[in-house]
Amino acid sequence: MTFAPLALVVLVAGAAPDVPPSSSSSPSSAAPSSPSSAAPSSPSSCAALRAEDAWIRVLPPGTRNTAAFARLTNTGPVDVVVVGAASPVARRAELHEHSRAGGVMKMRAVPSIVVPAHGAVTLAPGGLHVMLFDQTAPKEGERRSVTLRCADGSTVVVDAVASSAPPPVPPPVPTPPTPR
Ligand SMILES: [Cu+2]
Repeated sequence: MTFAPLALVVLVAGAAPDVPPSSSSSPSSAAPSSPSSAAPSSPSSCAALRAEDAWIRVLPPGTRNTAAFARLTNTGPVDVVVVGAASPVARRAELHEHSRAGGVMKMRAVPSIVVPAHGAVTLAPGGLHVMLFDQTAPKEGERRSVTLRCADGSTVVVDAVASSAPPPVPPPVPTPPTPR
């Protein structure tokens, strides 16, 4: 008996995850962005995110920082983890949350915001928000983009309106008439 076959098996198993780069037998190029096949193997893709009622708070010129808010809905079957943000409105953006500590509202950066599968998270004053540093003071009614970056590196661009007040809360969706 010899140990060679065992060693060979271990070697092959260890090399198995690596795709040989020179194997060009298949002409089908692996397209990473095929819109028809939403890959469930890619967790935390921004593709499943929908943003509604996005707005950027208008603060007077001279105010260095402001914030953006939105309601984020995850239409997919896996949690979406938002890990960063950016906007032309600001030199720098961070994910923040407000919390009350000893009767004082404080805010701090959070590493991520998790939008649960088939769930939603609302970014709103007093809670989670996208902090915008060194803002360019957009005017009331102007639309600016806010880009969210997800854990897999994908991004989604959110169209936000500059406003000094939150958008009015839409009335609850009426229950559709029962078909007879
Ligand atoms: Cu903040």
